[in-house]
Amino acid sequence: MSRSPAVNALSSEASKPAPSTSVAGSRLAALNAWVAEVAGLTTPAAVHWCDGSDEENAALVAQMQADGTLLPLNPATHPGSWLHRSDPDDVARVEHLTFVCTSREEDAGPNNHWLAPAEAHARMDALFKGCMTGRTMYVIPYCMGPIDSPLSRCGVEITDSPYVVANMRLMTRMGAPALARIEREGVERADAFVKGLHSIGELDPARRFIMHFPEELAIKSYGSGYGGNALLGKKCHALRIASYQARHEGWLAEHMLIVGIENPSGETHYVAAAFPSACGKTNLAMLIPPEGYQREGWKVWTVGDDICWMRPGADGRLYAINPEAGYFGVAPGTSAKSNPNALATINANAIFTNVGLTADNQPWWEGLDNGERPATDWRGNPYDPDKGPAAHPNARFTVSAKQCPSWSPMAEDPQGVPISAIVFGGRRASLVPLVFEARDWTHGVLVGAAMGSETTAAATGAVGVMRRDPMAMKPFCGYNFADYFSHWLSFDGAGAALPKVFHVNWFRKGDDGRFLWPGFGDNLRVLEWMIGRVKGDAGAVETPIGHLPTPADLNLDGVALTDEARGKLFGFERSGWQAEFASIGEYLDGYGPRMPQALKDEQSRIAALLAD
Ligand code: O2Y
Ligand code: MN
Repeated sequence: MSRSPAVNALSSEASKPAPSTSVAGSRLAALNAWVAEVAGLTTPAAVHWCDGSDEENAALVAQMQADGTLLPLNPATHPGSWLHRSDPDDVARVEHLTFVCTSREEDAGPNNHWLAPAEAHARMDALFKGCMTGRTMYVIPYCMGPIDSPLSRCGVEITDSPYVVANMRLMTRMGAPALARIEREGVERADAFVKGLHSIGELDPARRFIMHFPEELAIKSYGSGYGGNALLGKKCHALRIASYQARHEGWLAEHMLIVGIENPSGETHYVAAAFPSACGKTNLAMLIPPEGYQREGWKVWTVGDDICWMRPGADGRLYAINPEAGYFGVAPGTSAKSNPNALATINANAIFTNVGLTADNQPWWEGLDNGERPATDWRGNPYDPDKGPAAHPNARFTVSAKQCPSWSPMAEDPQGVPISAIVFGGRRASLVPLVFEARDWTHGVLVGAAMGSETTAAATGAVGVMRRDPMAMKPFCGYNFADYFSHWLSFDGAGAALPKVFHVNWFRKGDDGRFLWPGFGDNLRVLEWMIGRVKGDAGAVETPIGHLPTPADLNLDGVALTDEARGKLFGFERSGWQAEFASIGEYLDGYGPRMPQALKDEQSRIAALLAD
């Protein structure tokens, strides 16, 4: 180390007193050694160990308000809430700059960008060298999942961004309790925490990389302060690193929401669902039952909206936790109609990133539909509709999950919730019916492996192009997809009592280009059918692609569907599926010889049925 930075010097920068409960260093030698090594490389002026306290947060927020990183929102309408404007060139995840650095390239697989670990470290360390000079380095101990859960895993993120600290405090269990767990576990195991190193650097897209080292349980991210690039607990740890860890330890780290459906008898079934971005995951996780269902006593409980860690319990069922403690949700399109629970969740104590502002400092975005008008756009310029939207299409809110009216207290259960059904889905204008059930686990894995979605303008710039995104994990699986499918198949062993697997498509269109299914709260009708299938009391017809309900098998009271809608939502189109299965076969072959034979056999079995 070239020099010793001041430890816990937050008070010298902030307008509020230093937090009294800060921890200066750890009792775990391995953690202290890594922090010292990073400080030696990045040469910060000060090191602050985060304890997660309210005092610490207040000091950081005051500091960020003073330097313009955070702007206060209207305290009457949005108490305790802030606006952050990111660099205009730093507004989204950057898949092309995201790498998985395993010793052997084939272990990262064709689904990842790869660099040899030594080269990746060398490149990143060159960027990190001296990058925190004059700045404070924050050490953030965090726990993904309930602090006392055996399913949870810890990490430590080192960053030079106080915005990241404030977001990690909402998105994870961060601070003193996490450090205590890391210290306790660190005495016994070398893998007690994932090491995440982050710097905003110069925010230069040409000097921006997000590198993962699954074999070392390490992450290095440089040059972005935005979302999943910078909040390393989320996509980097809880999906890319955790999926690798899960494979070796016999569990699953998935890009899934977790929702509890309580029927009028008070029985709750938990459903985990994977959808690619822009398919309404947060809306489904926070669904409001249709009026008739509400009258009957149906309730919906939100356990998680994005990530799900599952492992087999003693009874053979899969038990799931949401590793996150907050939501990093897309603001545009969120309204009292599309997601009233989300809107209620973000009324207070939220950080908004890249939204517009009304004249009286309320956050504003396209699709909010609350009667207000924007005065300022996400860049901070006077709003001019000719110059683009007021909010960036990827504008976000960060907020504690507990503020959601449908938040499930079971989200804190250390044992997790038992999963009755796994749902895969995508945005498919044609061919794919509203819902079907996989014949068995192997078929379910194929359904997940083959799933795809049509792109929306917000996501890619190209509209309506079908992209396969297995289990919605394409950007997030930390190892070779072929091995990932083998891992999924391996759960079907003796004593397993696995969930049923379904596929849904809320986005089927009619000949006039309009959606045929009302979606939103009415999706509960489909979830009710799934639970009926799990319990063995809902009907279906068998087809080569799986079990499909007839319209009579769903409760469609109060839903007006045309004949065309009934035909397309509940129909099976043999010739279209023949072409689809040929394409699925080609897709699986693209992963080469590591692709499990059982999955190829399943594809062939269904292709043969379709040919009959
Ligand atoms: O992580 C980001 O920076 C934005 S993308 C995102 C954010 C929250 C949840 N899911 C996603 C996603 O792309 O799946
Ligand atoms: Mn996501």
